[in-house]
Amino acid sequence: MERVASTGSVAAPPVEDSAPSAASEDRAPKGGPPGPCADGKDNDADGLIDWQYDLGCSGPDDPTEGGLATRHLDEGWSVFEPSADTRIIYVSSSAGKDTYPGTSPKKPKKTLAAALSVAREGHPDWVLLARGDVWHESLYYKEGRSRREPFVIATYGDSATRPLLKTGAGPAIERPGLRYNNFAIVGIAFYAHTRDPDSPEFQGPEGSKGFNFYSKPNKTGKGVLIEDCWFHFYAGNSIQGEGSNEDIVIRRNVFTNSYANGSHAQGLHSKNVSILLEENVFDHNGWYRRAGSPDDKQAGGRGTMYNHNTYSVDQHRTTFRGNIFLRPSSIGNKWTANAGAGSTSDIVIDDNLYVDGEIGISLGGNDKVEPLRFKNITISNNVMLNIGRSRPTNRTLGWCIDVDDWDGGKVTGNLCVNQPDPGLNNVRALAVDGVTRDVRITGNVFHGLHTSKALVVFAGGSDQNGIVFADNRLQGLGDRALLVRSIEALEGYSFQGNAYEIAPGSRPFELEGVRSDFEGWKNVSGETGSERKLAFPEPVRSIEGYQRSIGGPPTIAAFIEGARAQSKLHWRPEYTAHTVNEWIRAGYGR
Ligand SMILES: [Ca+2]
Ligand SMILES: [Ca+2]
Ligand SMILES: [Ca+2]
Repeated sequence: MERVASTGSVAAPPVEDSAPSAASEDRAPKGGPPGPCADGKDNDADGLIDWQYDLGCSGPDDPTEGGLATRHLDEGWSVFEPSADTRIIYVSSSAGKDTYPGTSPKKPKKTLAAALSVAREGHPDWVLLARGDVWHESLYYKEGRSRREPFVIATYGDSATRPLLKTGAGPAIERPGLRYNNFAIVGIAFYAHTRDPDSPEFQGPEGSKGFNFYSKPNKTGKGVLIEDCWFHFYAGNSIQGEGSNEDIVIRRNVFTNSYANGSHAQGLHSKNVSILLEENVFDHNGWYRRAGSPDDKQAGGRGTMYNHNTYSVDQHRTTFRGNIFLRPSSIGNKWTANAGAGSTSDIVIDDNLYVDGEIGISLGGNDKVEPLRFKNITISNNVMLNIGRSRPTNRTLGWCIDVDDWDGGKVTGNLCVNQPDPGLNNVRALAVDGVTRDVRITGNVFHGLHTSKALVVFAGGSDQNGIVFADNRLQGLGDRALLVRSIEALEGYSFQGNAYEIAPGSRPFELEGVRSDFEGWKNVSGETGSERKLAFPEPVRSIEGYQRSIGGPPTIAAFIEGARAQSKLHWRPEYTAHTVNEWIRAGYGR
């Protein structure tokens, strides 16, 4: 790791600010002496002191100021250490002047443009924005030296409020160029304020994507980190390229209220990229108002089936973990693979939380010409609740997981539960379709879903082989709904150890158009499981109940408000997907 003495003028450390500020004392850990990130000392001798200035501190309670290399995770946040030649530029809209050198927090630059003009391309320079300040500028970035010596745009100061960039119709982040490498943007709030119909500053829906990273053929996008930022009211965000796009990390950001006027907008669109998407919050992306509502005059952005919280095309080696996906226009995570067999591959979608929208996870959208388009896919330990609730497109569907044209994978340990609205008739937990082989569907719970269709739909027939459906728990509500429907014969399937809770006297299985009770199902499917009442510790667990368990207002709206307020300096573990999911899972004995 880089451990550099703070000598010389290049790093311009704020040593003169060595007295602890009132804010650092206020934010000291309760009940003991202040820890290293709030003790007024430069514990790691890098010339930067405490959480206000040292990017080794994630906050005043962080127990370490240094000791980890750049890009390592500490308390879940990326740390940065200056290199020997790092130049640090401070910028404050409230206290700065562009005639200042910017190399000390006492004499910061005023505008982002001036600050960035003195940071150097190809160097591990840092531009630090004063927290609590507001700019009306888009942000440029430069490229750093390497993944471990990136160009860094981050924050400093006594305020715990992210610096706010009100970019109007302009982008959040821009850079003319055909590649994007080795930079980190951390802790900035970006707001397309003139696109927000609920703001007095609203002008109209004209606008830009928040970011649109792009690599040309033979160019690269790599070593990129976007962390703890907030992207609000943009016309989507995008990462793509015909070149090589690897090592893109999107962690602990908040993406809200993307919408477009007459075109498409996603919370995050990506194509031909390898991404780690971790512990972000996506809420209400792809739409501003529900389709068919009477007043669409002020702005566009009606809900549409083409807009989603994330939209991933021809993706590879990508992991979505621990994210919260709320209220998309249509799908929480839409995936397509448009370049033939295996054109999306090695995907892990693990331990995310999905609430509302029309569909949770769909791997199988678009082109049906090519078989086996999705290779080596894992969907595990996700929790889906209230899918379909807001009816953004004015349809009445709520689907959890779609498996279509897969070549190997598993769907395991997921919960699709608690769809209490009897007005949604087209509800299902799982569909397996297309030319699909070698998929294990195990240990999932499908429970408490009002539907008049089937909880699980198999296309069946000769296109599907090596499908194992085992140890799942299914419950039907009412006697109209089917638990399992297979359109064609189930030759390529095996059924083991599932448990079905069945309304008395109903025939909730259908194979090739013929309905049956459990005895009939066992005969045609070879099922080794059982029909029984499902015994769960607490079989109805909801977001409302979760809110109650943490002492908050028992509403989905209050949960959404809490999730959207997440930031590094206001981090609440109770609004992480993993914590919520553990509580929901416990109700179902998982
Ligand atoms: Ca310290
Ligand atoms: Ca230090
Ligand atoms: Ca630390």
